[in-house]
Amino acid sequence: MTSGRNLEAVAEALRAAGSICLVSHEFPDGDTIGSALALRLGLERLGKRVEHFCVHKVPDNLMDLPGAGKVRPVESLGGDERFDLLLAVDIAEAKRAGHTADAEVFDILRARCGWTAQVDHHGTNPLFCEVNSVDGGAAAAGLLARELLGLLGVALDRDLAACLYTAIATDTGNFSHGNTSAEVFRAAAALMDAGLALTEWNRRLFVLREKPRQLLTARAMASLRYLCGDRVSVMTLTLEDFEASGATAEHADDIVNIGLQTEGTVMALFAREEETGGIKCSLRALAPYRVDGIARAFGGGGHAQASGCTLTCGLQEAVARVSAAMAEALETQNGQGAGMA
Ligand SMILES: [Mn+2]
Repeated sequence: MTSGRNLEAVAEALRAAGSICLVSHEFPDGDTIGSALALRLGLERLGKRVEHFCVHKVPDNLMDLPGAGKVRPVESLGGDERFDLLLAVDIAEAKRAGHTADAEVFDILRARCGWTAQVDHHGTNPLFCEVNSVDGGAAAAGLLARELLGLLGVALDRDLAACLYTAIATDTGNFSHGNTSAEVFRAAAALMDAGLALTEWNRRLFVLREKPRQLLTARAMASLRYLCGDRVSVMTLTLEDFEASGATAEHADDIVNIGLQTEGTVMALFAREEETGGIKCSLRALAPYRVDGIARAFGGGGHAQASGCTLTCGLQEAVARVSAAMAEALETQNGQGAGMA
């Protein structure tokens, strides 16, 4: 073992393996996919046979990464398909590999592999493999994947840089979150040296938005109004808005966050009509303000600063009821010492 992170042990396991089964976590993001694709490219270059599994489809905006089209569902496993080593990538606990109708994906794959290893950066990881390299201080699994490729003697090139950039940029929120350290920028610099097509991949990750999402957001923005001296914001969407935009519920998943983009606004409500007749309300707050109690009062739940509930009434009535609860909570929470955020 060369470090507390045990990366050399994983490198040794990879060197010894002729065939490797990579697995990404369910609801895959740029880190789990980008890291695994980089490892795939590097390991194939070393003459290994590599297959990459993920229980869910790779997001459309990652499909242009090299190897993204070769990611497989476990259902595609051949009857006699076996591997020397299973390598879990960016998987915080075994069950995050996902499950099929009747089994855990990790168990299905483990049964086909000689032994198991992992690279991950979640401090809560219970070390569920035989060889574990877990660094809770690493901003992205992509940083560990890059180091691992270095230990294996794989030189970076444009393709590897694209995959590793996707991983690192995803988990650092485009190099903006608190985990964006000098080490992250040093890794990014190495990717630039290797020929990273930065503007192209950045555009895919952080600029491009599907047309229905754009049109739906425009309608939500048109509905934006402020209450309580601008401390609460409200946006709404009707079923007609969804139809006119060609959008589905998933295209509305980031709209509520727009409600907190104004200085001085500390609570946001986004309410939308659902096909089932209910009104889905998404609530957000800036700490120390919280909205989980409000969501619970209407039969929902969630986290202190991000929660939701569904009301069975008209859209305007739902907005009136929830925003009134927000106005009241604002008073109470202020009274309890929650200062201006
Ligand atoms: Mn990650």
